Amino acid sequence: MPLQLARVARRICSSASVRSLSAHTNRRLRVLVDMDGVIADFEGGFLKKYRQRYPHEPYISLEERRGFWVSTQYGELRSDLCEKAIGIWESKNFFIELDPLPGGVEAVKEMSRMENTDVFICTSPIKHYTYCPYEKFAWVEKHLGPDFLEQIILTRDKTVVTGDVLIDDKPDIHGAEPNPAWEHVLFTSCHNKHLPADPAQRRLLSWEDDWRGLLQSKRQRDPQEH
Ligand code: DGP
Ligand code: MG
Repeated sequence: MPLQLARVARRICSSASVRSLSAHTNRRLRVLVDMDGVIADFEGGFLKKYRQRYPHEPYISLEERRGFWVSTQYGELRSDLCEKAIGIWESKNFFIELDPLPGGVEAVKEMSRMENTDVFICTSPIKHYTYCPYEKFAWVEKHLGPDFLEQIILTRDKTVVTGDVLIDDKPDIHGAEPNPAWEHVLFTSCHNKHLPADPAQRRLLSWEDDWRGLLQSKRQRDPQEH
């Protein structure tokens, strides 16, 4: 092998071994936690404000909710209700006033204190951006504290984010990356609880469910690394 080529090969090998060493010694579990429908009560907040604004219009109770898109189901109920529904979450103070879902804030705080664990809030803002992105940051600061402002990922495409696990209530998460790094664990919500069990997809039924065991199982898949 010519001398120059041998030097290049040595350099590549040594940087690869440094990378693999650091992967084995520094590997931390990265947990991506969705916001709406997982730690913030989007569905409950929507229904409350919709009924306040339109007390004489038909509505869909949380028991009757089916399908991820609220506006689609309202549009099926009566076509003009689709726009009325959208107007609710496009309004000022909709996102900041969402109540936390039971146990979510406590769980996120607890997992962020766990050793070798990084937690990010991974949430898709609506395209009507006047209030939503600002209010999502404000909600995190209000409920999780100012330090958590470092941990926010706002993206319309979660497939391009790397992580070990994504806890999310949306049943189908697609985007530019066909093979996302994370395992999608479906968080049960009024709109997805009737879906047939999928053996290929794990669920968290609520924050009372065994999320600690879920994280532990992710660490154990590669025990040397966490
Ligand atoms: P995420 O929870 O990160 O997957 O964000 C989804 C967002 O979409 C969340 O703010 C709820 C919102 N959403 C729910 N139903 C509809 C709908 O019918 N239309 C639109 N544009 N957004 C919806
Ligand atoms: Mg969600």
